[in-house]
Amino acid sequence: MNDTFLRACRGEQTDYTPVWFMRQAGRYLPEYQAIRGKVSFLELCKNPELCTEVTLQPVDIFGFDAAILFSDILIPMEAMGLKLEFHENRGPVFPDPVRTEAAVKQLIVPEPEETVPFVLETIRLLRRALKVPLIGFSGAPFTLATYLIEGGSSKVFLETKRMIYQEPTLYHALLEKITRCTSLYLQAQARAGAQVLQIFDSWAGVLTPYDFERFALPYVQAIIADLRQMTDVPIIYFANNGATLLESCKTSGADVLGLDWRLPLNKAARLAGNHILQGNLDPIALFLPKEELEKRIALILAEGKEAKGHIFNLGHGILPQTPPEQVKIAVEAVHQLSQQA
Ligand code: 1CP
Repeated sequence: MNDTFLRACRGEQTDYTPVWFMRQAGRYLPEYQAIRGKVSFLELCKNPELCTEVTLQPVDIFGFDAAILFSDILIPMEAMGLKLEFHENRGPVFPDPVRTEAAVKQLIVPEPEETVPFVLETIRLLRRALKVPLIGFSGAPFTLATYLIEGGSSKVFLETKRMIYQEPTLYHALLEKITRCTSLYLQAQARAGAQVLQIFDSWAGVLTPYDFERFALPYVQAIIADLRQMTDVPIIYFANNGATLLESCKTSGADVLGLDWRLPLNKAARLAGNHILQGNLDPIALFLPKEELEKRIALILAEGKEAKGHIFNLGHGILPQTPPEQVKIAVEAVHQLSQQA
């Protein structure tokens, strides 16, 4: 068992800097495309054997130090009673957006073992197959709410912010339900065997720091406080585009803070205090020539030394256009350069 990543999450010394990439299983891999050619995305998410296979692919091919459960942040939202579709090239769609009191009342807080048994079964299968730690995950309530309120992806988040500003009571009622659902969902993942949990707040960065502290962070704090009651698995909180939110994020309760590429790790370390940092290579830096890519990686490793601990990652998910051989170069560079240092 390679427990380097787990040790780094706990703030222990490691022989080298562990590395994994957000969205490391997925469309940039021909091995993933081969499976997706046969089943839809939702069918894939609900098939534990196939989910296990695509989770293992990047770990086997590139030697990542952690695996992340293959699923999607919106799977438990479907379990709340919503219709969810994935449209080719458009991403997730909720045909009936949640914008009224009646719609919020209709949502159920699902029992994970009953409604998403395939996720928990995937975790159990993976724990038997893996030689590196397994990361479970969820979306953060604010990020999840944007999909429900907008009816899918968004650029300006007008409907979400309109609800926050004009109907804060309704917004709070919705977020409370999503928070309860997410809390149970992550607890079930820990019980099934997830060894680390990451909360993705992909759209946190669209909020002002003032609104983030009132309308996003408290729900994350509640989930983490619930988790701390029942498990000691390390918790990673990733607030994307969150350089201006970092000081607030210190109070999330997470052990590790994920960072995008907009702030160097050494500066982040000064703001983040006693936290381990995860990040923060620009995903498009994977398109650099080998030597340049290695230079960027060396720089991030050097900057990361100023943090309490460092886990190497991208600053956001890997892009589908990324050449797999560049991923190989990056993982090897992190391992080698961090050993020398
Ligand atoms: O066509 C396909 O094969 C579907 C593409 C795809 C994949 C491979 C989607 C649709 N989701 C996923 C897997 C996925 N999603 C993982 C797998 C595990 C891994 O990391 O290897 C994870 C962790 C997620 C999480 C996720 N889904 C996030 C948070 C992370 C992030 O990138 O910010 C978000 C925002 C989603 C929503 C989503 N699901 C899929 C798409 C295309 C999107 C984003 C749409 C948008 O931009 O709003």
